[in-house]
Amino acid sequence: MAQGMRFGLVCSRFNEFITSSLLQGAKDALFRLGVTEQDILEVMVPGALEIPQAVRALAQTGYCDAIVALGAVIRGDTAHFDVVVNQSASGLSAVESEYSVIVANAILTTDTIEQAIDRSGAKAGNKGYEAAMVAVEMVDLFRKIRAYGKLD
Ligand code: INI
Repeated sequence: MAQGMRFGLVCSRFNEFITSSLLQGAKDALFRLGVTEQDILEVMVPGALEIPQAVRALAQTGYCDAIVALGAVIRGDTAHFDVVVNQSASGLSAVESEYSVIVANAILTTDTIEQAIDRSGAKAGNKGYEAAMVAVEMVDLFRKIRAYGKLD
């Protein structure tokens, strides 16, 4: 289904024990759907606040059909939790609308480390995997919509 699609994966190192699982989950999903390693551009950034900057830079290249953002913001870790959460989410939306590129958001925002563990492959699935699946579905959908347009 996803052969020939190209993806950017932007992953933050902050809380790396969580984000590395999200990144692996995203890659597992893409490989499962037929994406090859050569069609995945992997970029690491320090923290969730830097994710939108790297997503923007990738979008500017025009290389990717979709970009998956992977990070973990845990309330217990930071007094500026709300700043990191809000700025990373609004930064992603801004890039998405400015460049018309699909951006799937797998930046976890949790109150506790346990919740983050659950969402990165334990009890509550792997949000990286899920976001990559969503990205593929949206690329496929947009291709179909564009194809309808050509029929008019
Ligand atoms: N970055 C995260 O990705 N997760 C966090 O939980 C976090 N906390 O706790 O502060 C965090 N902070 C760093 C931030 O993303 C930036 O890297 C930093 O502020 C420099 O711009």
